[in-house]
Amino acid sequence: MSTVSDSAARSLLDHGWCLIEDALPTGWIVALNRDLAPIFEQSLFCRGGFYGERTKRFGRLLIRSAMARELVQHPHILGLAEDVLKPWCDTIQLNLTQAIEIHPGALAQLPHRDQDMWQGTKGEVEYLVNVMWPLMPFTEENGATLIYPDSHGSRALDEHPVDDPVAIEAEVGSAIVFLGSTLHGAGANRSAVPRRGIIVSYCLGWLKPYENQWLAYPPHIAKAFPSTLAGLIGYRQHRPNLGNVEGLCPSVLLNDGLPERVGAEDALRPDQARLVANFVAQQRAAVEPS
Ligand SMILES: O=C(O)CCC(=O)C(=O)O
Ligand SMILES: [Fe+2]
Repeated sequence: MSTVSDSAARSLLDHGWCLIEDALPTGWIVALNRDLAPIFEQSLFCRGGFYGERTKRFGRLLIRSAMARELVQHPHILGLAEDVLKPWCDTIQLNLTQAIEIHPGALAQLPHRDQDMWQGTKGEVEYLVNVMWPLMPFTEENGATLIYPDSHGSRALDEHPVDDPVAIEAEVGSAIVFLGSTLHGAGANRSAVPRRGIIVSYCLGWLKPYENQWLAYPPHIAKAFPSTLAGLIGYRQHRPNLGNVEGLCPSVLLNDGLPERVGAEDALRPDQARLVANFVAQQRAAVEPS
């Protein structure tokens, strides 16, 4: 792991968030923003108080711009997400890609923890790592993401109010990273221009992702993705055997397709494979003549 992600990981785990400056070149993000401009233009305002009536959002960024692949597979960020999430899963997965444009006059978003989309135990497990990529400088005035430092982990169980939020002012090329257990929300936009950013989030590989990745990128589209990216969006089994198709890895759908005659095949973690092998061997030994 690089020094950057080392110190970032510490800060992320200690305070629930971190800012990685110069994670990508400014010009690269400017070009991505240019790619997405017509889609922002076409998109309708959201409905509902959480998404925000003065906010536009669209997903499926991997088919909106070829550049999104790099964003989603940013090595430092992926390493960081794996460091945080791997204690609770075999492999991580892409949870969401979403472009967000908050227009002037937008109210602040309800402070929330993204982990609350899942009804599992809270306070012990980290479910999610969130990355906000500003497509333009984020300022307190234009609605920079508001983060409540130190509100993460077991503090998600506290009933008492946490400290005041901090508006994370950030330059283009920076990545604002925070945990699924960290209280946060979009700020109000009191400026004269829309605030644009992209959320890319990663979650435990055995969860139902927020954006349905298999429908966002069905096999005929995912076929064109490199296998690591296809794996990240769910075209791989989470051992043991989770997410299979006919007992096989779903990646078969991207290659030769399902064979005419199928036989299911175990995909177990090494500890489980050993357990199963021992159990099978013991029974064989019992029935076979010595
Ligand atoms: O746009 C932002 O700054 C944060 C958005 C957010 O947290 C969400 O929509 O869940
Ligand atoms: Fe959020």
